[in-house]
Order: sequence, then C-alpha cells, then structure tokens
Amino acid sequence: MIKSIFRFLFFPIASLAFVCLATQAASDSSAITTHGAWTRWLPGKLPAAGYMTLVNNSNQERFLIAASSPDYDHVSLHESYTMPSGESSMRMVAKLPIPAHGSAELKPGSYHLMLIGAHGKVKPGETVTVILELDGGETLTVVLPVKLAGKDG
Ligand SMILES: [Cu+2]
Repeated sequence: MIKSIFRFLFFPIASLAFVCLATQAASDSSAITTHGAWTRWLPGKLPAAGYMTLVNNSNQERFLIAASSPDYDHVSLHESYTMPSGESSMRMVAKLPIPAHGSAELKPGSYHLMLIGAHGKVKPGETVTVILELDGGETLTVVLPVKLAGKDG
C-alpha cells in the first residue's frame, strides 16, 4: 500500500497532463446513476481512493472522462494493477467505459478515483463530494461516505 502511494507520488509530471478525448455521443442526462459510493479513510493528507458502481440505463455506451471535488485539489481516474514482479501499482486512465444497459465498477484493486490534496481533515463517518464528468459534457455529483478499511478491502 505505502509502496504504491510513493510510486504514485513520483509519477512523471507528463502523465498528469493527459488529454481526455470526449466522444461526440449525444447525452441522456438521466442515463447514468451511481450506487455504493465510498472512500477509504487514510491518515493525514495521503491520497485516498474513491469507489462506486456506475450504472448506464441507456442503450448507448457512455464514458466517465474526468472527475473533480470541492473537497480535494485534484481527482484522477486510476487503475490498480499487478506488475510482472508481483508488486501492485496504479496508472492513470483516460476514460472508463460504462456499457449500454450495464455497469462499471470502481473498487479496491481495480478502477478508482484518486482523491489528492484534501482541503480539510477528512474523518471516518463524514462525507466528501465528487463531481463526475461524463462524455457529452454531463456531470454527476456523488456523495461518498468516508469509511475505515474493512471487509470491503
Ligand atoms: Cu490511485
């Protein structure tokens, strides 16, 4: 865990300047919903991960292309993966597809939102807010309860 955090902190700056290519798909403002959102509490100002399930109720593939938060300096879309050495690491993801009439999961060990630079003290039992940006310019505000790591990871 600590190792992967330091790996993240030393990401080359260039990787932070990735460009999101929004698709031209027409957006249906009620098509995407979320459930089971939460963020894992970490001490101090360590980057924290945000998780949720995104559900696409439309017959068109949609994409999560960016996120931001009034509670953090920066939010990135990340994917955890296992390196050939067996060590776990994470990388930036330009966009996350949400299949038509399907769902995409942000969960421990997989895709997650990386919440960087908390503005205040984040405590278990409280909530933080994330604004998801979908293709087509649609945004979705999601409230994430702050939880201690438990059986969910
Ligand atoms: Cu991450």
